[in-house]
Amino acid sequence: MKNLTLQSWRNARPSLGGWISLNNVHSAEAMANLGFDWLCIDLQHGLLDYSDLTRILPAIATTDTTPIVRVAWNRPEQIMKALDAGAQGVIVPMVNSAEDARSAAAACRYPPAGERSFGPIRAALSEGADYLASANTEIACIVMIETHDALERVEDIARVEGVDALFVGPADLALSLGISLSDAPNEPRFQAALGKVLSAARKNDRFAGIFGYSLESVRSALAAGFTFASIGTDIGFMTSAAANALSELRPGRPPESRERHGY
Ligand code: 3PY
Ligand code: MG
Repeated sequence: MKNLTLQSWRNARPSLGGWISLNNVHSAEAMANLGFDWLCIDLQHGLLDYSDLTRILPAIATTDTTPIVRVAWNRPEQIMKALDAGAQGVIVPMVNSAEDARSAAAACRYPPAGERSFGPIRAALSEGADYLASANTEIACIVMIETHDALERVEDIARVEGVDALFVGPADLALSLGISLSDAPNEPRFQAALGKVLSAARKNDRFAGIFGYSLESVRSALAAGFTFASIGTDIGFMTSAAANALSELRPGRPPESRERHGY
C-alpha cells in the first residue's frame, strides 16, 4: 500500500483535509471527488457508526483521497477495526500522556513494532498484496493534543516511537485551558499552546496538524509551519452554502445560524 498523504508530508508538502460527520455514502463520495488530499471519517463526534464506515471507505476509494478515521476513543479494538476496514490512518482523540500515545501506536503496528492483531479483512483487498509488509510504515498514527495535560506532556508524547503526527483539537484544547471558543483565536495563551505543539513535533520529527475552525485559522496554521489542516466539515459546508443562498435571496431576513466552531 502507498499512503499518498504520508508521502506528501514526508516530502514536505502540506495537505488539506475535510471532515466527514454525516452518515451518508453519497455526500462522502462527493467530498472525495472534490480532490481533498485526505478525508477524516469521524467516529467520535460524527453521526456515523462502523457499518457506515464500511460503506464510506469503498466510496472514498474511488478517488486518490486518503481515508483517515477518527476513532471514538483511544481503544486498541477501535483502532484495529478501523484499519482492518481499510483506513490508511487513524486520528486518536484525547491522548494525554506518553502511555496513551504508546497504546495508540501499538494498536497501529504489527509485531514486532506493535501489538496490532492480524486480520485486514478489507484492507488486504483495498490496500494491495503487500499490505502486511507495508502497513507499519504506511499507516498514519495521528494523536490528538487537546487537553491541558496533553500540552504539559506534549514533548513526551511526541517522542513515542510509532507516532507520526500530533493533531490539535482546538475546541477541546481551548475548553481545557479555560478559554472560551470565541476568544481562542485572539488569546495569546491559546496561540502559545499551538506553538508548543508545533515545536514538540518538529523537535521529534513528527508532523503537526490542526482541525481548522475557520479558513483564517487554516491559513495561519500552515503559515506557522503546520503540515496539515482540515478545512471544514460536510455538514458545515452544506449549512454555510445554504445560509448564504438564503440570505442572497432574502435580504434583510438573516437565516437562523448557530456558532458551529468549525463543525
Ligand atoms: C476539537 O476541536 O476538540 C476537535 O476534536 C476537533 O474535531
Ligand atoms: Mg476534540
